[in-house]
Parts: sequence; C-alpha cells; structure tokens
Amino acid sequence: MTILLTGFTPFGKVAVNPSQLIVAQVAARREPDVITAVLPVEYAASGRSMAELIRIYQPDAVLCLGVAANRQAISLERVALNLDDAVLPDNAGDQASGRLILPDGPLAYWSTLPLEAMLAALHARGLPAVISNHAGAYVCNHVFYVARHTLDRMDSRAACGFVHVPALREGDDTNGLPLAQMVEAVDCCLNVLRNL
Ligand code: PCA
Repeated sequence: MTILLTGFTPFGKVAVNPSQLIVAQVAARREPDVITAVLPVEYAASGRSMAELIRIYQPDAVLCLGVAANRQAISLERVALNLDDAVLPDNAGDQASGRLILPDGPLAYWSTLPLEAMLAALHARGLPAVISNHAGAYVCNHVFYVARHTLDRMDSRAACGFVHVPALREGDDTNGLPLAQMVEAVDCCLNVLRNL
C-alpha cells in the first residue's frame, strides 16, 4: 500500500507550520509505504503539485495536513468546497474572493477517509479530536478539493481527506498541542489507513 502524506510551509502569521514538522518527522523514518511532500501555501502551485503527486504515485490513500491555529483539537474535515475565498492572500500574493476552484467541478466533495474510525482511534489514545464540517476556503481546502477531484477523475477508490492540526504548543503556551502529540495523532491515522 502507498499513502501520500502532505503538509504545508509557513504562511501569514504562522512562522512555523506544525504540519511541515509532522511530515518531516514521518519522512525521517523512511517508512516504505509512506510518500511525503510539503506543499507551498499557494492556491495554483499547491493544486498542481497535489495533482502531479497523485498521478505519479497512484496512492491507495491520501492524507493531507495543515494547521488551523484557532482549533484546539485535531480536526478531521468532512467536506471540500469548490471555493477559494479568503482575506489573507496566499504566499504568491493571490487574494481569492468567491472564486470557483474548478468551474465545471461539483460544488463539494466528501472526505473518503474513515472519519469515524480515525476519531475513535484518536480518542482511544486520549488525543483531542473532532470531526469538522469543512476546511475553510483557503489553500488547505483548495488542496483537499483538488486531491479528491484528481482521484475521482482517475476512478481511484483511494481514501482521501484533510486533517487540520492546532497551533504548535511551545514553552509555557496553553494554546495548541505539542508536536509529539500531533505526530502521535498522525501515526494513529496512518495506522487506521493501513488497516483499511
Ligand atoms: N493552513 C492553511 C493553509 C496552509 C495551512 O497549513 C489553511 O487552513 O488553509
């Protein structure tokens, strides 16, 4: 089995993106069934990279990670919207307002990750996790939508979805989660995918 695991670079006020650190830790273990990539926080470039990665590696599962600094729990996203819309420009200066990702694409795609099984596995380890109804309309949602669309067009039945992690907890912070817990959470999700 091949699992594609992605994270993102820093953007906006996020100087260190925990999703990038998680992906780096998993990559360092060189597990034969996991392919990792860190995507730019740019609508166009991230979408192109994601589509290319899927076409090249034909993964059996795609787990995309990003940070949502205002969340306190690991958030398993339910839906990807066909919409780019955020006040914050992306790292290429593209500020999207009410723009369709794919003019001919469906309004939304469901996550095809086993959300309930992942939630149960995370809770069984005592990790804070919730199912969230959607991933916003910034670059994370964009990548999620493009990933699902690319697989759909390939008639792939790969499980694919997006998980937002909270801000990185450092020092005396009470906000967010420590990196070790986030890595544990992602490992837990990877194991659920391996057992599909
Ligand atoms: N979070 C942003 C984009 C990159 C990331 O890690 C988002 O939630 O859209």
